[in-house]
Amino acid sequence: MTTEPNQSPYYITTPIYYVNDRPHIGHCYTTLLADVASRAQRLIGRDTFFLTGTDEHAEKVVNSAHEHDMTPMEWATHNATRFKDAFAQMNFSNDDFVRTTEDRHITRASAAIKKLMDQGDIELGDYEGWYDPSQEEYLTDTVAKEHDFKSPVTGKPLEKRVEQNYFFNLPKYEPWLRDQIESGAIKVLPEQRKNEVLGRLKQGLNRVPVSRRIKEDTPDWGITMPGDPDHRVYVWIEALCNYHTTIDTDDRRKYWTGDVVHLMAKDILWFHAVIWPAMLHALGERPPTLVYAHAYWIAEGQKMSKSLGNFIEIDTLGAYADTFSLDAVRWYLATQGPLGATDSDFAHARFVDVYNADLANSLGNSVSRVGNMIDKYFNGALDRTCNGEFGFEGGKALQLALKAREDANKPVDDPTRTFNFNEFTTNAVNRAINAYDDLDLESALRAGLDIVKHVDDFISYSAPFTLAKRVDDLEHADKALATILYSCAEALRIATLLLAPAMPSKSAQIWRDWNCTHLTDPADPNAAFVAPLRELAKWTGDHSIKPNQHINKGDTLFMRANPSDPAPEAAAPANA
Ligand code: ME8
Repeated sequence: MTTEPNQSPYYITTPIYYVNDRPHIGHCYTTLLADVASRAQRLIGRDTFFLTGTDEHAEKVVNSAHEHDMTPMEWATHNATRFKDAFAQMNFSNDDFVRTTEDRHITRASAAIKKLMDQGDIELGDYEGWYDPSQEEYLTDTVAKEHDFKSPVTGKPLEKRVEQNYFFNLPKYEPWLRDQIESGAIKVLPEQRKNEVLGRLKQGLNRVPVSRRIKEDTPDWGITMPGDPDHRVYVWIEALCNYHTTIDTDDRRKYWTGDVVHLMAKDILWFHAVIWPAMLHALGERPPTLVYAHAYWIAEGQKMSKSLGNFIEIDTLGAYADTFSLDAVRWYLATQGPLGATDSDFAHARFVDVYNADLANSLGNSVSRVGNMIDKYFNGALDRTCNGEFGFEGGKALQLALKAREDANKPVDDPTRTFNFNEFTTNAVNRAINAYDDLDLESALRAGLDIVKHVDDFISYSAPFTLAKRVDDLEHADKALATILYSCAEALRIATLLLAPAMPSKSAQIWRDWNCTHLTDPADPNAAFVAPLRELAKWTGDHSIKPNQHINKGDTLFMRANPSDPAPEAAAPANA
């Protein structure tokens, strides 16, 4: 399938994270997925905007600030900085980082709430309900009862709260929501989550409280309800507005016209798939095009929790990056994480298995073998290209390679196999582009690794090291060898393009070693690409390996890991 890739703008968001605590693997994971998706869309050639940030007006921020002897603003700034630092450490390429305490957010979020009030979508009313203070949300009676009046997420007791509140008239939008989600106008993925949302919509909707009344004993923290100084906007309602408020500027508004993708874990899907689209619709804005809710990371088989103290912290990820490289950590998280509907385990043994299988023994080994052979047999530069089907004037490369094997008494089982690298790599590129549309990052990245495996398979089959021994006595053996090695190198070049969204630094390292012209600044792995993916990935195209292009052996990309070595450990974080 070679449909032209979608060229509309691409806008992807992560949840904005609470600043009551420091970042952990869960926050890094969602943001990594958004990073990989953004890097991929930029590579495909789309005008892309990637937003992340922090959600600061929650009551729990006030409480934990108090425990740390800081004002809410000081504590929020302290933790927002930790998130920013963590995301820089992970080499995330976000285009902006929004904090909900910034004026640009407060002004625009207030304007949105005011508009909803003016047009009667938000009204004052009485409310009595079960409030989950740890999650800052009201639960329905049914859900509260089902969980024995404890938080379904943290297990802490729910509070019965009676308040006069402002409410958003969500029930009014039920038929519209159902139609949007059923028809796929708002795509909710994975499919299982979509069915859950539709199931819950069928049970009927309640009005959504959008404010809390300030009490004498509560610190004043939050955005004032327009026209009512006694109320603060309920944190969730203003937080959701960030997706729109941050790009509500002349140069960014275009990002709301193409694909608008909200990414999060399953815990907060309802807010993103139901409440937020209804608010947008009420405001006369388009809803998001894709709402994707992944599952959870757990640690060594156990749910991560504060009481167990088993969160995989950013510092632990940092320790893994020091030992195995940052790109290896990014690869493990992106390909082994809970992207679908089931939770994933961060277990050291599994990390080492995946690292060795995918990176040390596959990508790293393949790049090093091909580089070494080109160095050894051709002084680091090939004098020819290959059309991807192994023909050259005067003979057939693969047939000569098989003859050399036969002569060396190492014949292959099936001498009729054909390899068409041009076709194989083109298919892999198309598969990756299609997979990125549905945020199927694992399949997209696998498409890159499949090329590497195909090269490995081809090397075992064509045995260039056997052919190399015959360059003096077998006619055209030198040409056949160059053709074979060219094909391996060119295929690996294309593979690294597909792997680059997850492993930008390692890919850039290979391109530097091999003198490939993919980036506007070869020294900077985060530089822009010189052309869109389809052009870069063309077999013997403008950006392909050229005759006499120097292929340096380069340093080892991924040292093989010893499974019996202990897991890397981080020092305990300061100022917990
Ligand atoms: O909910 N596995 O913020 P939050 C995978 N401020 N992802 C995880 C995870 C885990 N174990 N734990 C957390 C909020 N996450 C609100 C959002 S948006 C307008 C407001 C990730 O700090 C995942 O993305 O509790 C989850 O949805 C998010 O962190 C919750 O972050």
